[in-house]
Parts: sequence; C-alpha cells; structure tokens
Amino acid sequence: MSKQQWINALRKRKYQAFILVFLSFVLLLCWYNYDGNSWTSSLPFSCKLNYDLNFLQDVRLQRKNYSQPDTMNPPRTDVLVMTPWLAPIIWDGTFNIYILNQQFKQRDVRIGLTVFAIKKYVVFLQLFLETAEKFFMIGHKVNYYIMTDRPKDVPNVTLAEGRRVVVLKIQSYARWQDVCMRRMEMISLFTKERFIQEVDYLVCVDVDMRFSDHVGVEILSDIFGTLHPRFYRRQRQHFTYERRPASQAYIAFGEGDFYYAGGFFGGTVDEVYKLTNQCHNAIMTDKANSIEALWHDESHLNKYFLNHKPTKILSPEYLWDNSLGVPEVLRKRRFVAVPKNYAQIRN
Ligand code: UD2
Repeated sequence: MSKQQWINALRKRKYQAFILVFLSFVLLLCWYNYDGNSWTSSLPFSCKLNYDLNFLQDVRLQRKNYSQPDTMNPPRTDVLVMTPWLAPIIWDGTFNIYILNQQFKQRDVRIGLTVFAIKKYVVFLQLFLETAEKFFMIGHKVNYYIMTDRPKDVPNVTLAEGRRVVVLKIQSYARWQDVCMRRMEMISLFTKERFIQEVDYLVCVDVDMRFSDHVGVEILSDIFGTLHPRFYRRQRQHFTYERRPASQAYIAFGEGDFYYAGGFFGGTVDEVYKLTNQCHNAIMTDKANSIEALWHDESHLNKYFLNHKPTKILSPEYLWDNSLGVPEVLRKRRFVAVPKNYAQIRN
C-alpha cells in the first residue's frame, strides 16, 4: 500500500469512527431524556422503574396540621395493639385518621366493598347501603359490588360523588352453607375478571349488618382480618377452629393466634385473590372428601390466616353484635349485626 493510499484509508476509518460515535450519541439521546432534574430511561423494558420514579417525583409533601402524638404514653394499655409479627390491631385511639386520609388521598385509592345478598338476604341491602354511605370510607372512591341472584330487588340508594353500585348476578345455592362458602369462589372469580382492573383494595363483608360509626382507610393493608366478637377475650383452646384432621381447615389444639370472623376481611386485590382462591380450593378438596368444615368459609379463613399472617387486624369494633353487651374496652361499635331470625331468613 502506498503512503497516499494508507492516508486515505486512515481518513475513511476516522470518518467511520465519527459516524459511529455520532450514532451512539443519538441512540443515547433516544434512550435517555432529561426529565426535570434527572436523566431517566425511556426504553420499554424500564418503563415500570421510570413510572415509579416519576411518581415519586410527583409527590408533594404538604404541611400537615394535626395534633402531634403523645410519645410518652401508649394510646391504649387495656387491649393488645400489636401482634408478635408486628401487625397492628386497630382499636379506637390507636390511629390518627387525618394523617391516614391524607396518605390514602395522595394515592387516589379506590376501594371495592363486596357483599352477597342471596335469596331473602336482599332485605338487608337497604340499611347496609344507607349506613355505608354515612360511615364507610367517607371522602374516598368506593365501588359497592353487590352479588345477588335477585338484581331487581337491589334498592336504589342515593350515593355521594365518586361512589357507585355494581350489581353482579350470580347463582344461588339451595343450602345456606353453600351460599356462605361459595363467596370465596365468587370473589376470586370476579377479582380475576374485573376487580383487578377497577379497584386497589377489596373489603369483603356480611350483608346482615349496619355501619354505625366511622370505618375508614385505617383498616386498609396488604391483607387484614377481624377479631371475632365472641372470641377476642378467650383462650385459644376455646376457639371453634375445625379440629378434624381430615379437613383442609384443620388446626390442632394448642395452635392458632386469634379467632377471625368470616364476616369482615380484605386487603389489596392481589392478596384477596390469593386468600379467596386458596380457601375455595380447600373447600372443594373437603367437598371431594365428603367433609364440611365446622364454620364453613370462616374455618378456612382461620386456617389461611394461621399460615399467612394478616398484616393488620381489626378489633371487634369493626364487627360487633349488640347481643354481647358493650364491654368497657369497646369504645366504638362501627359495624354491627342486624338481629335476624335464622330459621326464617335462611329458609
Ligand atoms: C358467620 C359469619 C359468616 C360466615 C358464616 C359461615 C360472622 C359475623 N359471620 O355468619 O361470615 O362465615 O358464619 O357459617 O362471622 N348469605 C346470603 N344468603 C343466604 C345465606 C347467606 O346472602 O341465604 C350471605 C350473606 O351475605 C350473609 C353471609 O352469607 O351475611 C353469611 O351468612 P349468615 O350471616 O347467615 O351467617 P352467620 O350469621 O352464621
């Protein structure tokens, strides 16, 4: 190669190198974009991270004007307010709703309240909905998911802004026990089908109830259960867990943290899906083995919570029955059973 040829080849290489550097620079510019005060990636595979970081940047910390906590004295000494796995137990006096409302408002959460009204139980809907409009998640977005075999009997109740009723027609079962247990199946099916796209949290409750005091975002957590009003002060040997080893709901004597009520649980949509799907599968396995747990879905819920500890527990303020009187520790009765004639209503 002559000297001139060599110089030409070198120039060509330089030119190619320049093109390469230029293209890399353009590629880098496409990959990153300047967003406010930081460089962030905008490639599809990193969208999630990008979204999260942008979300964090958007948080505006407002000055919160509320009475500061008493850091010298615990708010309650008469009741257990924390489990050994550090899940809070929610009693009146243990939370500041002003702070919590601000936090949940900032996240713009929507809450789904699922309730079943099969056969004669539709009569409970009017009072249930009217009182929910007074006390349940006031100021937040709510979807009432009413699952019923009698859509025409769902009452028309005036709702505040941001709240709506969704009526879901489902089949009925002859035995009341099956109606109760199939709730697990229905909640898990509808979660996959629609709840996952529509709400952030699910709260699953009995319908023969009325709200009689505040029930708000203090209850929300990954997965929560409620202390059963009949057992919250009893020793574990008195808990009415399923004791037959043949059932999937079996809990041995000496085991078990609390006795949870079947009539009030919830959590994030994902966690409620896991819970209801697992309980439904356990119920179906029992059915195949010709065994039915003592307290139906409630027994399976208790088994689930033994192995998957709830991240928050609601005190019996959140599920009370006035026939049990009003003990001193119970400063509020937020969600109370409506007296019913079992034989008449279930027939
Ligand atoms: C307890 C539990 C309940 C469930 C049941 C299982 C509490 C407060 N309640 O309630 O959650 O675990 O035991 O034995 O812990 N339903 C209908 N139509 C029917 C029958 C039932 O819609 O014909 C629905 C309705 O939403 C009702 C729920 O099922 O609120 C539970 O039935 P229940 O209230 O008759 O059962 P109960 O009081 O024994």
